[in-house]
Amino acid sequence: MKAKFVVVGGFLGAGKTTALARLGRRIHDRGLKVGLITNDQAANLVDTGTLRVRGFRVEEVAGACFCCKFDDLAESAERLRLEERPDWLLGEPVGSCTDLVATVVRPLAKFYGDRYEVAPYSVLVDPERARQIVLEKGFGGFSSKVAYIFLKQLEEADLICLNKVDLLPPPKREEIRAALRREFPRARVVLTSGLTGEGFDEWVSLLEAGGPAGARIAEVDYDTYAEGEAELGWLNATLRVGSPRPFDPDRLVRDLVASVAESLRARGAEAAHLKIALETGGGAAVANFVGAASTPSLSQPLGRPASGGRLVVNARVHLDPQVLRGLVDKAIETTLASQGLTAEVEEATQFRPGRPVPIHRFSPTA
Ligand SMILES: Nc1nc2c(ncn2[C@@H]2O[C@H](COP(=O)(O)OP(=O)(O)O)[C@@H](O)[C@H]2O)c(=O)[nH]1
Ligand SMILES: [Mg+2]
Repeated sequence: MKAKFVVVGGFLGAGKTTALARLGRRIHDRGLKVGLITNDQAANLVDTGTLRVRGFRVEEVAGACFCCKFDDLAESAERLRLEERPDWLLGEPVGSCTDLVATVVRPLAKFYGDRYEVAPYSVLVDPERARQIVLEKGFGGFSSKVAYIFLKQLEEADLICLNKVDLLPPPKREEIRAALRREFPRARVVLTSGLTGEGFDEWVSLLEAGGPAGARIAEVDYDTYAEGEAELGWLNATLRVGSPRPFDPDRLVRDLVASVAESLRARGAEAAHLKIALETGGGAAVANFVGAASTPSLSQPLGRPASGGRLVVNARVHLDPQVLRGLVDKAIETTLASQGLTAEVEEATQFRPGRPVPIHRFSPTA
């Protein structure tokens, strides 16, 4: 039996990890096995921890995107295949990546078609960003080059999941769905919510039905793509948090995200995605912020006191990475001090993503 290989793309903060966790759970509940592969430009991912605490086997491809580390992706998948014998493999590429049909979906089908049945390529989209960039033709608080990446992601999708529909009253859903259909007529548009599970029956049945995977390769200008990606400052950090007495980890991550979000707002810097997790032996508390049109939220409460843990910070912001680092350091320092906590930095790295150099790049006629 071939494993079904599902790649789920979409911009930073669109809800990919949340949706994959739900999708994974549904498949698991049917008695099938699931393996997940996460991906980032640097190590230490909130996403990997978020999925592992839900009991999934997760492999991480770190240091560059799937397209530039295609062999690592293939090796991770092979490891999962041999060790776990999964029925479904779910992969989440970096949210600032595009041209994934040419560089990942088609190469997977061509070189590993004997092992995997590659599912139609799904791209999730946040309704607020879709409204700003697709409907109103703005840049969503970013530049035209970042908006270019966002639009290219949608252009190459087989399935567009207009996600987080729980946030939208019916007339707004229809307005954005119509704009997506108009702009991307080749894609099938599905309305989903990773939070409530709405639309998942339809999405899963489309993934199961199979059909063309990566039917459309978009024309991508790599100069614009690279410049757009490089406008985003990337920060991944891990810190060891200590405390003389038990503390509330939910409050800590929520306050930290709120504090960074407030500094970004004061500077007029748009966040693509800011995620902060406190991982303890018994689970994790996770808080997120996905841009000025949203509010910081506790996406995964731990719900009980902790006496310490590992704080993982992943930030992707339209800002110089050094400035981002300074601002995050300051938020951590003041928030921890106000809650009587101490922290020691284990690892921290900040950078602008380099130019994507895919291992394979199929042409539109391939
Ligand atoms: N309201 C709502 N929020 C969601 C949904 N899916 C994800 N989110 C939130 O959006 C933020 C980003 O989600 P995440 O899954 O990490 O996005 P990713 O960057 O695409 O992997 C988090 O705060 C999530 O809790 C959804 O369906 N509805
Ligand atoms: Mg994610």
